[in-house]
Amino acid sequence: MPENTVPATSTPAATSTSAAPAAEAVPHRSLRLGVAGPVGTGKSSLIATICRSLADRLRIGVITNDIYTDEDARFLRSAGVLDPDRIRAVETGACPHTAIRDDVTTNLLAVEDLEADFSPLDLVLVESGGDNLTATFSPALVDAQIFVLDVAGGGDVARKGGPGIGRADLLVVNKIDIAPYVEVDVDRMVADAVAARGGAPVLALSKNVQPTVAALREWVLALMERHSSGVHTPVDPGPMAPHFHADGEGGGYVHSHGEDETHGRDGAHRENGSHRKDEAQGRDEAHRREGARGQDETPEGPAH
Ligand SMILES: Nc1nc2c(ncn2[C@@H]2O[C@H](COP(=O)(O)OP(=O)(O)OP(=O)(O)O)[C@@H](O)[C@H]2O)c(=O)[nH]1
Ligand SMILES: [Mg+2]
Repeated sequence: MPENTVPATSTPAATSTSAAPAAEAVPHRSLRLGVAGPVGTGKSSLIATICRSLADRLRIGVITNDIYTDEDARFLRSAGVLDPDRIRAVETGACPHTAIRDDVTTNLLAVEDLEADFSPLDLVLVESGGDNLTATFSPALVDAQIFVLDVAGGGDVARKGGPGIGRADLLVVNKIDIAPYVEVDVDRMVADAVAARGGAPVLALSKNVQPTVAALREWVLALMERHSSGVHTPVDPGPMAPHFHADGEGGGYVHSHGEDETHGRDGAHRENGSHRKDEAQGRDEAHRREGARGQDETPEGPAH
């Protein structure tokens, strides 16, 4: 993965026409930071918070991913935290895992276009479509990733595990300001999260609690520093957990992603060579027999 060789806090490049054409031809490589997590945990709000708190230090761009809309991009533009042109939407048209994990082409092109149009950018934030607990970014798309839980999802969510909770670069326990109203013990939830992550960083956050916003800002700046000095190594949290796909007949199957298979934009899996669908087929049949439906299934089809 190319390294960002320009200090995160460097001043913008001169716009003089005397600048060397060869240097201008290659857009500056930003730090690419993914933000994933279940639906509604505050991913867009966290991105708005980063933009707001680091606008004085970093040149930032944002890519959002929604299944059918550009809702998140419109929310961020209306928040007024960034030049609206620096916020672009990718409509995944299918399971949101696809565009951030299996076939990252559309997102990669969106990031590179943004970098080319606003060069130099220091940081590009990529928001995943809302998910259950399974989605992780491919390290081919992002250099680091934040996984966002919130207290409203329940104090025990961190104990449920998954690749994002276990191995994202940072786990955020969000909306701590409302913890008393949903009867969650934040200290306990954070301790559970730290245990689930083997001591890796966990940040209790609320956009309304300034010291926690300052801590998020410091974490991003420290990451930028590690990235620009070449000591940050992108880590793959690992493949997503098995998840459920509905079919048009009211059934479906539980499915695991192998190394060699992807989802198509229509939600269908494209599988090459040996794969794990056969293994899943047994569970599929069990699902059909029991009439079981995934907890995240919608009438239109699977919503991960
Ligand atoms: N009280 C409180 N509410 C928050 C906080 N962060 C986000 N919210 C609210 O949570 C709701 C969802 O926030 P979003 O940022 O849209 O969540 P999201 O994860 O981007 O949602 P999807 O993209 O739909 O998955 C909104 O009503 C936010 O105002 C927080 O720190 N405290
Ligand atoms: Mg969002």
